[in-house]
Amino acid sequence: MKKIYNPKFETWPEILKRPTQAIADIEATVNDIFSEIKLKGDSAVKKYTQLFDGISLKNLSVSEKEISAAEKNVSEELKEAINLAKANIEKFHHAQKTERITVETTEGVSCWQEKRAIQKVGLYIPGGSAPLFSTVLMLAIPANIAGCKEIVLCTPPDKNGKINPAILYTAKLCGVTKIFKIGGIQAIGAMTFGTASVPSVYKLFGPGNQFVTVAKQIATKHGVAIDMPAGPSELLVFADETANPAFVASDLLSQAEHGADSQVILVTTSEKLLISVEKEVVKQMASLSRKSIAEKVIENSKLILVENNTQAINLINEYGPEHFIVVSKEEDFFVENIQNAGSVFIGNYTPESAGDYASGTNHTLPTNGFAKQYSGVNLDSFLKSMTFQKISAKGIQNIGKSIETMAEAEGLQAHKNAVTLRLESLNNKTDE
Ligand code: HSO
Ligand code: ZN
Repeated sequence: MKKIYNPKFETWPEILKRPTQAIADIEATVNDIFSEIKLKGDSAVKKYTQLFDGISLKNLSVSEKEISAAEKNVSEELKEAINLAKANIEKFHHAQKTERITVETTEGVSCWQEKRAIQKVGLYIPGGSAPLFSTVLMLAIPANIAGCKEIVLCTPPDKNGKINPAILYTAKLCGVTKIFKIGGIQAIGAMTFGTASVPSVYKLFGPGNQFVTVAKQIATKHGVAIDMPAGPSELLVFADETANPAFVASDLLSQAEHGADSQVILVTTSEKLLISVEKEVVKQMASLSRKSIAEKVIENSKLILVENNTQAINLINEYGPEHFIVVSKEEDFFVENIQNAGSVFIGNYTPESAGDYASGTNHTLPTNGFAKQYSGVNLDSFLKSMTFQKISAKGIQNIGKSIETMAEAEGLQAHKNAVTLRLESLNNKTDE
């Protein structure tokens, strides 16, 4: 771990820099695969599934039989855990529903705003060494609460053409309407253009590797919205001497085990804590099953000692972490002043893992500094706001003159006429 003591302000950008990813060559690959999927549909998707996942599939879609078989392969204990998580995530996302807002802006001019579900959404769930069925909960639950009609899920098959049973079980439980054994670029391409078996969607959600990330970005050029630009997972912990060093180390490692490109940072005002956390990390890492991944992350991680809380919060806001854990005797100061973070975890007993799985908040969050301008996934991510208005005769008489004047000033005669005709017709009526 790199120890950095009292860094000068000028050095912050360098210290907080995230490694840049070379995406130029991936872009070309995505464009090629997309064109082929657009042209040849399922057969192109199958070709790339064979190439990248090493399996030749007859059917891309998961059958009911496979889903019920998966249900039997998930232990009762795991089902119970998933149910608890589901209940909490449902409660928290349900509470995010908003009422219609109606305002009579001027007498006779009634305006209202209400939300409608995005009708067709696509969820991408990565496969690989850690099958993240928890991400199914985080995406499918709000999609369902929002009222999305078509909820398509794509996840890569293993070498035997199978999908992790917990992913299938959770997808079924949370109301996913169609599940496909498709991963990577070809999954994003299939949901963008649609094929004979895969429906096209209006918005894509979910994490993924560099290929998926670039593919999602390119999908936006083809008219599909995405949840957010994604990047490797991040955790920044601020801890003072009131923090338990073993807990802090466990949190840093929990995020470090995600992937070799994950980033973890400790900011502290206590040198004593910094040293103890470093020792704890080494100790705990030794027995981790994903030690080799965590090791790489920890090697590049930073332990930053700052002079005071103000310096700490400025540095944290500059970085804009995906996850921010704060354990401080002055936690209120941090909670009030944090401006840029995807999700905030407060106190010794609030590990990031809680938000990853079961507390109720969403774990699909902005990375790579995008917490400065993006929200994490929430109920609104699956909705769009629509406005409505109804104007009475009295109403158009009240605001008509202003519209005419403004339209005239913009040189838009037809806009003006649309009002003038109505006002004249009303004037004629009163003259009669
Ligand atoms: N920490 C991840 C989410 C996750 N963790 C899923 C465990 N499973 C998001 O950055
Ligand atoms: Zn995690």
